[in-house]
Amino acid sequence: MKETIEKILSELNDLKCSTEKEVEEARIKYLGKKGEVTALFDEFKTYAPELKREFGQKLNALKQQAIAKIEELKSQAATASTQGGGSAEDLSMPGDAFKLGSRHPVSIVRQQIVDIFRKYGYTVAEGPEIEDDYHVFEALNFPPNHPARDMQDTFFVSAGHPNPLLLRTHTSSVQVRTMEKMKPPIRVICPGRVFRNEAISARAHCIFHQVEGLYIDEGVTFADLKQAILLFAREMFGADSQIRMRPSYFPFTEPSSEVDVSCNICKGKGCNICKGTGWLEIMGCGMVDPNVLRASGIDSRKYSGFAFGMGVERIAMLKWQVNDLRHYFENDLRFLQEFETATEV
Ligand code: 2NM
Repeated sequence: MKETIEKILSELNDLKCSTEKEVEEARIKYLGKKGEVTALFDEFKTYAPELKREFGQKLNALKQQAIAKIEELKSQAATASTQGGGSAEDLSMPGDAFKLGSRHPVSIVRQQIVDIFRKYGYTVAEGPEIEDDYHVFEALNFPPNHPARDMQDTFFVSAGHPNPLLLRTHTSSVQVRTMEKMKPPIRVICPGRVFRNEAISARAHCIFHQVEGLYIDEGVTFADLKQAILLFAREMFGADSQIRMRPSYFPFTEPSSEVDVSCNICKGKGCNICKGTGWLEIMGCGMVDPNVLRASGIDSRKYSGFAFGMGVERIAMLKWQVNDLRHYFENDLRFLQEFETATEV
């Protein structure tokens, strides 16, 4: 009986009829008085109680399936005949909705960061991805022999040229271009792709996204920087977030600092995301070096400013506990579909 049920199920599955007459023939073949399904019910009646238990449900399911299939074919054939026997499609049915894609997690987080700073009066600035040495290094106070200028760290588009083109390694070059064009007060936020010649791993990639900010005016101090970053951290990671600053070094800022935010997973108690420290590193920042201001034509005796920079992928990893940077670049739909409901923009 088991094999017969399976055989009929698979036949039903493949069953196609183009006319109402064919449907009726199929109905008689399976469900008529001498039909195959009816015959199984007759056989079933002769079974012992334990066999009846085994086959009762299966047999009923088969019958329901056969009835449903015949009904479906009947209505298809009826529609086809009223449409002059053409196709079996009902052209008056509503179409299938397109499945919309969703925003990429990097895009969601970049927009969130930019929106937070826009609220505080920053405007967005963009600039070229292919740059020259001056805007990426020289104007930013990198000494001529700084290791970042090395072929190992920077992608050169035209090496050996007297003024070689290269792929920007940070979006600070956009801020240099802004300082060249604008007079203080300056408040800009620069989102964009950056490129570094790194071996690809869970923690590093040769392309990633940065958002950098710059604020220049008279009397801007490190206290202003701390407050700006605290406000940002509380909007991004929750109103009860704390920040801490560790001294650091960047060629373009002095003093410089690395910023940590209190771990929003364990609330600072220590967990495997923050490696037991209670803190997560989110960005670098500092007071813009007077050499940088001067290089772009800003009077460093009159004006001071702060700048900061963060990796968008890193912020997104912390927000969603993604443990491997490579997920962001592989476009595996199973990963991307995790963010369908995360479009908080
Ligand atoms: C960082 C950290 C610290 C930065 C500096 C500048 C500029 F152009 F004003 F000099 N833009 N961005 C900066 C400072 C970026 O990223 C980790």
